[in-house]
Amino acid sequence: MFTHAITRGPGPDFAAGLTASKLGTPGYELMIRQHRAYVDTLGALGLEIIELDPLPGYPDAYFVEDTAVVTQDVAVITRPGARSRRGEEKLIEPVLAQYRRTERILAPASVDGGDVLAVGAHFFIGVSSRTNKKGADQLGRILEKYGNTWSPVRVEAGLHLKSSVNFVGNNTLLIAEEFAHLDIFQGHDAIILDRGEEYAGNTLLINGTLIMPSGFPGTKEKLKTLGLDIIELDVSEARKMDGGLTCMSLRF
Ligand code: CIR
Repeated sequence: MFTHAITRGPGPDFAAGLTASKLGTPGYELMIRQHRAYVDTLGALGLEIIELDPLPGYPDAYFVEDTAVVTQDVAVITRPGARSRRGEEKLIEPVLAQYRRTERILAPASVDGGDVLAVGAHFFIGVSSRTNKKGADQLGRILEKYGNTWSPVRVEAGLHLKSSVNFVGNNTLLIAEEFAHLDIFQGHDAIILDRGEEYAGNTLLINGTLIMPSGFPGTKEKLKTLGLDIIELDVSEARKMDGGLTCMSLRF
């Protein structure tokens, strides 16, 4: 069960963040409205929200998920893979230190939290353009110290592992076709995303409720078979910045 979520407001410079998407320039007012609805939804699901202020000079900082990996026992402060995002993690550390003991990913390793998918006490760690092999190894070793297991996964499509694969409860992964064949995921049931609905892979499970991005009817039908409550949120503006539902909070 999650009891807390850390979020950070998007700043007026958020459109200067990194993105490879070709979906156009996002609008600030709409972003703020969508972010508010997201934070309010987490609150309505019973989480205590720790809301942080925008960080001037760090336009991607509201994607707080990338700055830490939080388990029941430890908060591992990452070292983000993108140079422009280095520094965000230092400002999350004192916040998380109030709730968990902390450990740090150290150079030359790099890790983005968006590459880390927890399924119970097992952690799939994406090796991507942001998380390097040393980062996966370093994080994996820290997680092992606290009784967890882990396995590396090559991320050959999308920005992060969780751009394409997420846990939706009941031993089931919601997974993009490119990843579905990987042996590493064979112990789980899979809901495979339709072509054209890959973005809906970034769906967030909060204590038995699924929050999914709106506008993906095929995925919604498939998720309904799980029997969970489903909430749809419009995150069009975060999507334009290569982010989504999981990226905008740290849950623990
Ligand atoms: C970036 O490229 O770092 C941001 N514009 C998007 C980060 C999305 N984070 C995530 O998937 N965890």
